[in-house]
Amino acid sequence: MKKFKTINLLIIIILAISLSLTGCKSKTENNEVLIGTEEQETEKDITIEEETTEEDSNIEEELEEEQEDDEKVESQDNKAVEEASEKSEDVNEESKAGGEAEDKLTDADEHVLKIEGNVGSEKSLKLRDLKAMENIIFKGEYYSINNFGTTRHTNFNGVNLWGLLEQEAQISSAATKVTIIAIDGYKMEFTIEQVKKQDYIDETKPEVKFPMIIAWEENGQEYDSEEGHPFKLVVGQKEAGDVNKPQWVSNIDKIIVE
Ligand SMILES: Nc1nc2c(c(=O)[nH]1)N[C@H]1C(S)=C(S)[C@@H](COP(=O)(O)O)O[C@H]1N2
Ligand SMILES: [Mo]
Repeated sequence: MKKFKTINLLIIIILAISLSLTGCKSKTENNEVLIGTEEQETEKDITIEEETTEEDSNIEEELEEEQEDDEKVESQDNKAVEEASEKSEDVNEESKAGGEAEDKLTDADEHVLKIEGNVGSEKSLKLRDLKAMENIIFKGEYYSINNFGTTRHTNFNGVNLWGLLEQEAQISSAATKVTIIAIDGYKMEFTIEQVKKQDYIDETKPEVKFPMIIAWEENGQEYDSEEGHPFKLVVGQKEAGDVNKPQWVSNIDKIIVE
């Protein structure tokens, strides 16, 4: 009888142990499933972030295509990437907040366009100075082709660059080249002949001719001074097929004459 009781007890203990083990195991499995899901989500996040970083660091042409296609309907993939980059912009904006408050002290009219070098009169021109140069103001619809082959017509309002250099800065007759430098370091170099030329073309409209201009207004909207110097160099095409858009220098800081 005692032996039977012991066996019973043993069986009960074994049952109890195996029951609790089974319980543990299923709990562990549940945990593993949960952890698995979390890990998968984290992995997904990382994948999206990596894709975004790749997108971000892609060559400028892709960025410019995105910008140029921004009116187009976006695919869901693009939306995910955009959302992610919007988040990083938010972070940037937060960290820049202090600097931006200072930037606001330098309002629209405080950005200056400098003309330096081989000129009779070096200049620091404000937007309102350019707007006052009525006899050299030029408005026109320029045609552009970028490295991608994307074409576009854009309306500009600005001042004739050759007029500016001759009339305002009294450019030296010995000058041979003009370099346009943007605040981000982007620059374009032109010969005096290229700057003097007043008959750049729009390959789609044989009847119109264009000078090189420094524009402050694009498609009826002035550049936002808080986004940088509100001056852009714009030039037409030398001939049909000319990829002229890379020559358009945004946010000009200075013009150097040599
Ligand atoms: N300041 C500045 N201007 C610039 C560039 C640049 O990187 N910085 N890129 C150029 C190139 S390669 C092209 S195609 C056009 C793109 O103009 P968008 O940004 O208006 O499309 O700007 C040009 N002007
Ligand atoms: Mo470009």
